[in-house]
Amino acid sequence: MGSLDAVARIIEKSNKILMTTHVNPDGDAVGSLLGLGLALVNSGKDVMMVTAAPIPAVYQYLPGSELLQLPSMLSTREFEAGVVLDCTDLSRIGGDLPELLNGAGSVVNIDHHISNTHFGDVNAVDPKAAATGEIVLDLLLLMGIPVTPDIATNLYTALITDTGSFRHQNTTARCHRTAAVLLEYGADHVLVHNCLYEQRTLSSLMLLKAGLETLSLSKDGRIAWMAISYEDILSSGCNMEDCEGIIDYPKSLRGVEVGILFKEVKPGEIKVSFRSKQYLDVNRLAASFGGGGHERAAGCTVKGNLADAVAMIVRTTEEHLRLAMNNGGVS
Ligand SMILES: [Mn+2]
Repeated sequence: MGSLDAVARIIEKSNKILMTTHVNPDGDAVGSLLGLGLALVNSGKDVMMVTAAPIPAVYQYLPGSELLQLPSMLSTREFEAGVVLDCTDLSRIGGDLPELLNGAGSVVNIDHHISNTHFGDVNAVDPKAAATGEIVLDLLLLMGIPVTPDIATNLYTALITDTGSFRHQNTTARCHRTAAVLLEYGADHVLVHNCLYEQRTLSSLMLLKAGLETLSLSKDGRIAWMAISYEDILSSGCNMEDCEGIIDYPKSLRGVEVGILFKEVKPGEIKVSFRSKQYLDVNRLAASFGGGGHERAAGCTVKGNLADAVAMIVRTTEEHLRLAMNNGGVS
């Protein structure tokens, strides 16, 4: 893979390196940043790992997370190289990090999104990789940098979160091989599982309970949805992070093709998440409301009253499903 060789060359010749990832970072973003960051620290580089805002609390278990800095904490603003991970384009980085990167000698872009804009001086973009963490592991093996248990735990987290613990469609034989290699290097999979999936707060389960009270199903049983009001969110004491995973419940119902979660994040402002199982392109559905995403996972924001938004969006979803079925998309 030629582009990885080019990445390796830039990293090898640079000492002061700025590393970052996208805003609202997920497990792949933080795991890849820390996995590669720790490896470069271990090989004697002067590395600064920066995120535009503090990372979500759920990822604070990741080894090395205490090394993450905010842009305001940086002791220098001059870098020989910038490394951007899991990021489709520079505008996704946030804060003043794009300007900082512009001033860096060379920008390295390591990502797996098909929509990546190839904004780097060197671009290691592999849409076949299920997680950016997979590409990072390849890079470390290529550069001959030892993969310590801490690095392996970070990259294992990247892989687990972006494949939904090997359940999503993007899971490949390569993912399982990567996981096997990371376990051999000492990834602490019990810690990862425990910290990702068994640390729910009581308030987040109470919010789920309130949401489940609203679970509804379309007549044909193909659309299931839940609607969480602003009062539910306020009275549960939850923040937006606590809503993570709730969308999986309506989607998990037998016979359902589309799961929808409505969250009234502010009075009169409703965030809508769509998940489909097999054939409905929810990216197109969300786009009809000014949103977007992927074929099987997308979202949008609409204004107005919660009940009205539910009625309107369910009706439109039914139309999209009818069209998809007429086009022979039904399995
Ligand atoms: Mn990713």
